Amino acid sequence: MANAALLVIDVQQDFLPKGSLAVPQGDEVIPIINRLGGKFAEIAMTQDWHPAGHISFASTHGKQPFTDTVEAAYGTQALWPDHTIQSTPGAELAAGLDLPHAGLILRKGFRLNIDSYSAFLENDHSTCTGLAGYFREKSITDLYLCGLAWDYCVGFSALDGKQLGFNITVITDAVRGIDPKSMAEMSRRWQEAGVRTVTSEALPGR
Ligand code: VGL
Ligand code: ZN
Repeated sequence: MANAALLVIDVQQDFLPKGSLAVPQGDEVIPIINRLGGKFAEIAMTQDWHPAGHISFASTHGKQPFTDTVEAAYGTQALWPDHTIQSTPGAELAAGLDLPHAGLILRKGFRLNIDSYSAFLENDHSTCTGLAGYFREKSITDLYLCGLAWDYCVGFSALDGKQLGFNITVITDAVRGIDPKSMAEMSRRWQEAGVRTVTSEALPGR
């Protein structure tokens, strides 16, 4: 698969079952992603990487996670339990992840007042992470996405990647989500945008 890369989104301790923002069955993606790694010469990973007191933390605003929201400069921001705080164990990549040849680990969401679900564009939809330029400079046109979470960081990365001109395929068995309703809504948006979905067994290679 020349011109292709595997993009592994936010497979971090805090998103695993014992983490502070646990994605149900989030750990199940790890062996699947490790196996996928062997099929790709190019791998990039992302790491959600928030400062303490981040705008997306309910605790910052004295509000409730999951249900309350705040109005950010860029629109409505969902609120979460404190998670993936910079340089804490919860922000580390999942212990079982084994992708030694990954060339890039990109951090996102490190600005105090802007969240970033997408690996390409922060939630203000204008601040770039630089990831599109990284892939373009390497003549990578086809991105295969996996990781956490279906309805947030994987979901918006797929939509933005497609919008930015990449061929986007989500490897669905290598993704888990937070909420079944928002997962269904995200799947609808993928379909509408022309984001492809496959299962890992359907991919060629080792
Ligand atoms: C994520 C919510 C907040 C994700 C990150 O990785 O999907 N979701 N921060
Ligand atoms: Zn986050």
